Amino acid sequence: MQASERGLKWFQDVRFGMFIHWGLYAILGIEEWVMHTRRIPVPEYEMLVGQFNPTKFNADEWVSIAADAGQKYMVITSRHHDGFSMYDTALSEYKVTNTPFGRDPIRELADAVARRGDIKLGFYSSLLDWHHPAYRFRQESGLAWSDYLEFLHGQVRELCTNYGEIACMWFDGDWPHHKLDESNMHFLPGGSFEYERLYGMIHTLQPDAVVINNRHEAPLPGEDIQGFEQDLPGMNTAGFNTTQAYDLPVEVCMTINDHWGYSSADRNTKLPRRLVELLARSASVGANYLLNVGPTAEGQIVPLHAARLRSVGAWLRVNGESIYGTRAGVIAPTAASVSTHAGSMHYVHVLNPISDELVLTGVPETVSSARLLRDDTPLELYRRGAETVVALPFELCDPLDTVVVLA
Ligand code: FHN
Repeated sequence: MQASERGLKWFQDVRFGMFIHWGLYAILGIEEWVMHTRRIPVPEYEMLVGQFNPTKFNADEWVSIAADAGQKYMVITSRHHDGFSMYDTALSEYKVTNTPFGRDPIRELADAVARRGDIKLGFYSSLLDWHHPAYRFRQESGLAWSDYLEFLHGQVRELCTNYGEIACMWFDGDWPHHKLDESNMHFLPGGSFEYERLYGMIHTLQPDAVVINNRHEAPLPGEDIQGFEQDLPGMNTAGFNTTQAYDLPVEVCMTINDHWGYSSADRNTKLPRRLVELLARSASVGANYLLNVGPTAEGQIVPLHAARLRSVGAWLRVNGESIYGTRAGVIAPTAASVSTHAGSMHYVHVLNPISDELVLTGVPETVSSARLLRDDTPLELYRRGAETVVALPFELCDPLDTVVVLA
């Protein structure tokens, strides 16, 4: 069972989403793995519950930042590896509505996207859980693996039932190579996650929603999207992606800096030019780009991150036709460019101009004209043997990405 054709088409057409890693870990401002990396015992980490009060959280503001960025879906952590639920789950008291904040931010985000109508909300769910007595503490708790599966599947049912139409369920934390480490915080699951039953429930309750499981392995039946993390498809600079691309639509997820969760010390924020390049390169191989922000414990998307997202949105307001609704380019990439296409319209993204000419191969014979997408400025185009040459004076280039339309 897979997502509907309509759902798969929508997902591939929208191309650009916002990933949101938000939880108790934002209070410490180090990273979302802080409970593990600092070996924080559960009772000590649980003390953060009484400190979580994001008074500056405004769901409409977050949604408008995504909209201004040109992001058409938002994927938020419903529960990350620390086991803390960021929505009003009936299956655990370890949840955001039991903090001084007392509200359900996911309910407020779901209502905010529904008010807009042009953005969808999706949910990240961690398969591993450093807090749950039936995942990490089965020996001490006497609980069984089936008790954890009941919790995990039950939460997914809640998310697929209580928050309207969703974009996706995004799973994370089942890395087959995982093994027991000295902290006993990670260990191979007690059994399978019963994916067939889990995915079947999602596809029944949310027929248009796509299932992504960030396993870095060959996709399983019922998974609709192959994910690459911190890498473009087929690459493995991050060291944990399978380099093989399978015959599923693809999504690339990346941080806007170097951390998924809020990190107060992280200054390595990607520049607008790099963000637009990664969006264009992802689209050029038919992949979505899911760009992550880690909001603060006060409930704010870091203003610098919001500003960088808005720069991408400004470029998309002029050049979005070359991203939204397109598919992988048929014109071969060059040192200067990549391409996307939609039907007989071909979009050459000139990311690193190296001369006043674009020398392209693989340009369909039907192409007879070239123009700048931003203002329809006509450009000279001629054939030179198997090559197609487009005259693009450097003075006409866009500092972020110059889009040349061939038709
Ligand atoms: O361990 C997680 C990490 O915290 C983050 O959620 C990323 C997002 O893709 N996934 C895992 C690392 O591969």
